[in-house]
Amino acid sequence: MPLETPARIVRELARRGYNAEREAVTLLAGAADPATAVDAAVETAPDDALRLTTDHVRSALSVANDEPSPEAAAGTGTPDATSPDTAPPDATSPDTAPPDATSPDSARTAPTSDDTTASTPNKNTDISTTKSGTPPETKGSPDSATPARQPEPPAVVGDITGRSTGTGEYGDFVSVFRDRYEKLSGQLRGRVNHRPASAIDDMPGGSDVAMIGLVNDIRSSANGHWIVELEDTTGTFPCLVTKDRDIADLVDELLLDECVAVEGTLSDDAGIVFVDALYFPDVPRTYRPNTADRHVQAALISDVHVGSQEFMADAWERFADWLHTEEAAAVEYLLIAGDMVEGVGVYPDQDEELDIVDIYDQYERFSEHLKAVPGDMEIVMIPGNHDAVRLAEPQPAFDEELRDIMTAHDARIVGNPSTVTVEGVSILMYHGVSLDEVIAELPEAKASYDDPHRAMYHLLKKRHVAPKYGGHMRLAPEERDYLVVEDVPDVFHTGHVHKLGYGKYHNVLAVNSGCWQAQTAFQKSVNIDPDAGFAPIVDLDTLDLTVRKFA
Ligand code: D5M
Ligand code: FE
Ligand code: ZN
Repeated sequence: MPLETPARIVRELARRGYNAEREAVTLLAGAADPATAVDAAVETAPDDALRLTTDHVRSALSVANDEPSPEAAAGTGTPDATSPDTAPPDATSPDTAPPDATSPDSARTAPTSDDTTASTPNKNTDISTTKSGTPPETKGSPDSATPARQPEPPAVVGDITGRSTGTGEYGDFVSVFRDRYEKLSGQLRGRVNHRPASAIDDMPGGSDVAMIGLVNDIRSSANGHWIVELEDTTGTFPCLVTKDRDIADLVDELLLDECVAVEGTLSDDAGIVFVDALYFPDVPRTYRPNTADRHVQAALISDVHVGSQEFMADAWERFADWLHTEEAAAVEYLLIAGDMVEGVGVYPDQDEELDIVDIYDQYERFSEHLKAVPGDMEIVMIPGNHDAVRLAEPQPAFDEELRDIMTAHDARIVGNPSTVTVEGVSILMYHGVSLDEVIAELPEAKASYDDPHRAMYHLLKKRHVAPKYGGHMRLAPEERDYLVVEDVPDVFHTGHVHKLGYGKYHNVLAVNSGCWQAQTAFQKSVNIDPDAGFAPIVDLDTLDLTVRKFA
């Protein structure tokens, strides 16, 4: 096979079991004879290497050119490659045309010299055998003029992994709802002068009153008004929202078990609160998101569904190829919000559409596809409802057995949901099963599959990624409610509904990232037309978003 393009080189390396750093691929593509260079590089790399580094390639090329390189000759694979001119002067390949972008003027800076050939050698030739959570240290050469551009290891909070204590008993449900109430009432407390339900019980009719509670029941009265029953740690109290008030428009967006505050007046018989104002925990309108202090981008994807007959391998390859191009040089992070594989036995009759029937084989194949992604990108992944972890949320990260299958990339493997901070920007990653609930319960104008980001806005407003217990979403009762959105994220990233949508809610960028699976028989039967083969790319320095299409 001729190996004149980075894309072909990446595939050939993946076939031989290697993931490769971007610059390593660029060097190979620019070699006089790329095929021989690939052979030499693979030869030079230590036997247990998973990732082909720039240093491996440099030493292979210098050996091929008969340049003195004692370290390479010794086969250690850690040469001190201080000479940038071992790199070919023009290593970018003109025939890797970028795929269509729906926004062709996507922001990216002109490549700086260290983007291509003259970059500081990355001396980190350690093989990535570290476990997720502790990515290998990257050390810049002390005598180098320019520091190597490297993504930072992401910081993660709110991850259940390793902290699950729930046994599914009654007491756990009490704990998790108590914690939800504590956290969300804390967010509302400054806005209303609330009283506990038990104290309201003792107040005289006509009193001004405020209460914070979880929505326990919503019913309409004989006259078409709404009775919203709120529950706090002391009891429940009914609250009446009359149909002619503006706030009546908010009742149709309430979900059971979410936390709200009301203000109003007690009825003459002191049996019900007439509601004047309704508050959600919400994101402040004035929220100022954090941004990166350099031009760097993250690709936000989800729902790869490897193992399904509908998995779009060609689109994925085009995406992975594009990541190796100059145009994608700033894309240093890849965030994957669940459903890596199609799984087994997720939905009725799913087996009829499986391409790979064994779940572990599905992850093996997924891992192969991940090898085509540049080895120097930081990858973060959370599980979804098709993945091989418990279905109930919060979902812990993949176990050791699955991690072992996916070691090639040393991805950061965390639970669903998790908040990941990269380059100072916090990104709340949540697979999105509750979006089905929000879309089913709220009126079409407020949440629909065509505008999944608007459904996400409601989760931000409720400051909870999956308010309603029961229904689609299964809740694992834990001591704490990991599904509360405690801190406002700068970016909210979900998937699951297989529709692309994005927008800003009180300055928070919400992105639902589409999928890599063509329409399934079920989706056809219910008229779901998935947005497949798109990669939303976020500028972490501006939070602007560009969507690239690979299908
Ligand atoms: O689900 C993708 C989307 O399609 C999500 O909105 C649920 C819906 N879906 C897909 N298959 C089914 C079946 N069989 N029943 C109900 N809803 C379904 P994902 O879980 O990511 O495949
Ligand atoms: Fe999915
Ligand atoms: Zn899903």
